[in-house]
Parts: sequence; C-alpha cells; structure tokens
Amino acid sequence: SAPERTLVLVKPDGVRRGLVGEVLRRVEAKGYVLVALEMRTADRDLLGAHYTEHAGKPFFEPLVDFMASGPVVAAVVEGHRVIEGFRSLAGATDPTTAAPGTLRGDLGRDWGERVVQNLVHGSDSPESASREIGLWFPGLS
Ligand code: YYY
Ligand code: MG
Repeated sequence: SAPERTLVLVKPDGVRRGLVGEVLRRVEAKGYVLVALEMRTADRDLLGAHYTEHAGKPFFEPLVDFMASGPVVAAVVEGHRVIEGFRSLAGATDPTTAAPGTLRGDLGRDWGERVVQNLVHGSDSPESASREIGLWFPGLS
C-alpha cells in the first residue's frame, strides 16, 4: 500500500527554543521522510480551520493566540503508519506526564499557561492528515 502522510508542526515554543532541528532529527532518525517543509507565521483563519474540532472549548482562543504568536515549521512527513508513529514520537498532550523518550516528555515544559505549549502537532487520523495537509500545503499533490 502507498505510504501514509501526516502533518507535523513545530509550534512557536519549539521554534523560539531552537528545537526545530531536534524535532526533525528524530523524525528522520525514525526513518520517516520529509516531503514538504516550510516556516511561516500562520494567520488566525488557517489556525481556526486547523483546530476546528476544538472551536468553542475554553482553550481554543488561547490556543489560536499561542499558535499565531510566532513562526511555526510545517512539514509533511511520509512513512508506513507515520500518523500513529509520529504521535508516538511526540508523546502525550500534557508535557508534565508525557513519557520520557518522547519529544514532549523530554523537551516539553509546563509553564502553567492557559494553553499547553507542547512543542509539536501531529495529525491524529488519516482524515485529519488529509484535511490538515490540504490546509497547510494546498499546492501539494
Ligand atoms: O492532538 P494533541 O495536540 O495532543 O491534543 P488536542 O487534544 O488535539 O489539543 C490540541 C492542543 O490544544 C494541544 O496540543 C494543547 C492544547 N490543549 C490545551 O491547551 N488544553 C487542553 N485541555 C487540551 C488541549
Ligand atoms: Mg489533536
């Protein structure tokens, strides 16, 4: 079967802290392939669409504010079962309890902010991956 693709974001905290290389290093060390890569500051329309499943939740507005607070690195990453595989590399949403060995567990910090600043995003299903890749990389075939 064709290799799967996922959308990975290094969030503004990861870019500010100089962890872009570390995130991409772990992705490539695992054997996944970068097929698109871009740094940009996302606008609120894109972020609202990206996080549409969370619209109306108490953390939605702080999340969009945080994600718009600086540049992110967006990547399309390819590999067998990469959606599940990158979620495993990333670790649990909460950096305090994310397992050591994961990006969020090793590198994430809990600042006690209104929104969890956890370094990375990874799509959570094939449907999310296809939708998110279309939003961030509309020209990608
Ligand atoms: O997919 P993942 O990033 O692990 O978590 P989601 O439940 O999709 O939430 C998206 C994003 O929102 C999360 O990475 C941090 C933030 N967030 C939060 O600040 N507080 C929560 N209770 C849940 C999520
Ligand atoms: Mg999610």
